[in-house]
Amino acid sequence: MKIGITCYPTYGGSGAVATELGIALAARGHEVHFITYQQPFRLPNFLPRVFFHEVDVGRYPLFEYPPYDLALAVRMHEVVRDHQLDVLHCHYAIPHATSAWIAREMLREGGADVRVVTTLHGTDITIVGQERSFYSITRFSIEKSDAVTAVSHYLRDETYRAFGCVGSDVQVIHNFIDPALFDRAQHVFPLPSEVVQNRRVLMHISNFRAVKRVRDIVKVFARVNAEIPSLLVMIGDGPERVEAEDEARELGVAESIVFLGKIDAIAPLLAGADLFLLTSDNESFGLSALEALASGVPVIGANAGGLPEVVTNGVTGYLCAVGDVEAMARASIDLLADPVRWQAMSDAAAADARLRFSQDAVVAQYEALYERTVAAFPKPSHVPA
Ligand code: GMT
Repeated sequence: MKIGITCYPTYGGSGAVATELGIALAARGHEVHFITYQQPFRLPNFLPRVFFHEVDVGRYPLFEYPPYDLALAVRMHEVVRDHQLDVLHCHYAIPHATSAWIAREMLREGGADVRVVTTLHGTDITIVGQERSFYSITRFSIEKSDAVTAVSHYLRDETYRAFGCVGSDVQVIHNFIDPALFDRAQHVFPLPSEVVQNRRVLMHISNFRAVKRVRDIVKVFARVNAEIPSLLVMIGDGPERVEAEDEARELGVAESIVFLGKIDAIAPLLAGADLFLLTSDNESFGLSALEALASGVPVIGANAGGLPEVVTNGVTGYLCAVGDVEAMARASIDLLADPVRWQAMSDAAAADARLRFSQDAVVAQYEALYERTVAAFPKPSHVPA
């Protein structure tokens, strides 16, 4: 099959999932075309059957807000037409699914067609999509997609609750991990021993948006560090990073925290972590938590959104009420103080991630969805280039 994939190419779980999916599909013999404004961050420079098509929005001075969604629609139209794609798979509803709808309308004008599959990832439904400026176009774009998936049951239910979309059959296809990559036995922790100093390592990875509650990460850490000498490794970057830095200074733990910024290769870092913290207000899935579990790192987090579908409370980690930093710290301290229980939880985390979220099984679900979607409509008849 020939599949176009559009995602946000910079840091973030949806871009990571989209890219890993494309790489896995190509490894299974499909031809994959990434269509976006920048080479996706997890995409190597060359892979057989993988192509990258850059979207250029130009620089016309009249455009205070360059219309990326239109430039994307044009590029999608060209790539489908020139490479005879069967499917356009959009990750994150806006503007990607909207651009795909425009591209499909343009193709139909020329007597061609393509199937549009949209995967909902999180804030496209829970935050941005519900803003007044975007609500109706988000609902329209979901309803006009030929198939829609959500990364958790929580997100599917939230889509129906917030948008209706009763005519759309939103299917749950969870995010996934490559079990060979997220295997702590395969990596050497890259942080030097002078930095770690035999302390326990707590870790957080995110885009440091408000929804992540990064001050809570620091508050939990400060309480743990007061009882068990620890190091907090913060990976990623975003607008709330300064909040975390302020909190660290206010609580007097700045010297025990390292901010590593945006890093592509996180598996070696996760391999050296003792606990992973994810305190978000809402997390539709929590890909970073899944990658931690797969690496044998128990997760301490907030019992919100889709995270309970990923972390089994009491088995692979502990989930507490949003904002309850005392409970999160207590759970962390108790677990770190009990090496037998930590090891059992680490083993359970790695095993459960492999059992429920392995790449092969999940990619096969997407393949089956593409096949059903293409079969449900007449085969596209493409216009020659
Ligand atoms: O919605 C966002 O905040 C960004 C988005 C992303 O691109 O990373 O994250 C969402 O998609 C991820 C991949 O499916 C999920 O693991 C994250 O839980 C989800 N973020 C939120 O729901 C806040």
